[in-house]
Amino acid sequence: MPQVVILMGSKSDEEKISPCVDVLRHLKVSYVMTVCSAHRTPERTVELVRQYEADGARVFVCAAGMAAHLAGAVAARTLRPVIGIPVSGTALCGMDALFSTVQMPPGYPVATVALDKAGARNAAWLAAQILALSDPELEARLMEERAAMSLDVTRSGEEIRQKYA
Ligand code: RP5
Repeated sequence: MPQVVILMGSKSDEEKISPCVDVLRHLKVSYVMTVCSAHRTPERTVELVRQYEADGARVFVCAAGMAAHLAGAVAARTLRPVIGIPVSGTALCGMDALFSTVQMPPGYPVATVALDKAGARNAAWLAAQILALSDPELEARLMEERAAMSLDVTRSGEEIRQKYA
């Protein structure tokens, strides 16, 4: 039973969104990832939300480019948290997707992360943090990861300091 459902608007989004899966796997969070489009497959979008909610999904992650309505369309149909990843690759360089994803009307929030791969990674981290509210083991893993990142920065700092001494 996937805890996190990742939906992307097109197969063409795959390369930019797959880092979300890398992070979720690393954190041992169960997920499913598939394609559905708010515009091209509106009924499938509604059906997937209904189906995965019934299966116990806790968080939805939605990625789309251009007039990116997928996250909003999902948020309209669930009370579970929705995280939106705007996807670039258009003449507007993703500003279109960013504004479409972030500018939701009151009552229907989409927690919008950065564009493309950076956003995909943070969508996974944010989903994990939401799940960690009711999962102390996951919370402990997240704390370990933060400690490791902190150590990395300290080590890099020492390397750079020595290199330019
Ligand atoms: C959006 O339109 C998709 O999320 C994708 O980023 C963009 C272009 O889709 P394709 O024409 O490549 O399928 O719905």
